[in-house]
Amino acid sequence: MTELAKADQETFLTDEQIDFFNQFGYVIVDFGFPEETLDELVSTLHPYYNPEHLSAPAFGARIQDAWKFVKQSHTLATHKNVLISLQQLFGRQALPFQTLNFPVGTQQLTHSDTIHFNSMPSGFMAGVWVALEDVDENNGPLEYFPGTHLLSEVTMKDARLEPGYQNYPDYERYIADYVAKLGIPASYGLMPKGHALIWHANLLHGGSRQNDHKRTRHSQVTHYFFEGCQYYTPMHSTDGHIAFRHPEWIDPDNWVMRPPVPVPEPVAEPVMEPVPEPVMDPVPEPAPVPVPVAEASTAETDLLTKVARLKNWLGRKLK
Ligand SMILES: O=C(O)CCC(=O)C(=O)O
Repeated sequence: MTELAKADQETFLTDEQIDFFNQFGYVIVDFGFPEETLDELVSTLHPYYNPEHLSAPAFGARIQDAWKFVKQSHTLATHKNVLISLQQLFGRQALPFQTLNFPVGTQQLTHSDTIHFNSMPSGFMAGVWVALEDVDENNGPLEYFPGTHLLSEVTMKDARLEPGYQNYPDYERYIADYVAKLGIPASYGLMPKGHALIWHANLLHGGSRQNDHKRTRHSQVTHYFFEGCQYYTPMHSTDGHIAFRHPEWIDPDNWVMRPPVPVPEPVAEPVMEPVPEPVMDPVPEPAPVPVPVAEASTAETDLLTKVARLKNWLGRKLK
């Protein structure tokens, strides 16, 4: 029997955890990931990170789709207990389709994933964020606003913006204002190594300030859709045109190593440069190029990754 078929028949989360998720839009879970899997993932990926992140922690250091070339990333994304839990929460088979790995706190501004990924019927999307090391208030924990998954989804039209990632900073400003008006206090994902936080697509969340710039905050987030839906990119969609997605699903039962796109020169060990002042937003322009692109092929995605790296590099040189 395949991992997906098994997930259909078993349970992992307790009723209390399911109720908590339904009420607050997230739940923190210990899926029992082996410690060596977490450590091997961190050490295998480390040479692929752009070393610039060591001196500018808020800079967009991240690796998309490490699952294609690092087995441990695939293991976390497709772990049986994760798939079972998502099936329990959403009542449909979970379909992993993307991983993102970060070496440090992202300080990402508040957003909900429904601006990047959505489904028809709506809301069949979730993120599972895994702490690959202990996360506390000083190395940039996740920040989220419990219960906001129950509010209406905010679209670009709601924010009176044209679709397109060039308007993403305006979307972030709109959401910051929206959150301030809601008056819901933020919660923080203070989590021990190995624990995971499942968030509902519509939960408002981001990365909080990284108080200690000498610290790493290794993490992996996997994005999941659910079976029996159509999938699209709201950021590129209008009422008259839906930017459908045809994701490459991450097959839990089959992993074939695929070489990564060209990467910066490997670096030996993290040598975290102290940053004199906390910098919340040190690279205003150009912003890191957002990942989701409707209908993008693997070749296009690879090209975009390279373009993003080039833009980021240029941004730093021009600073
Ligand atoms: O890892 C973080 O700091 C934030 C991640 C996040 O907001 C996201 O992946 O959507």
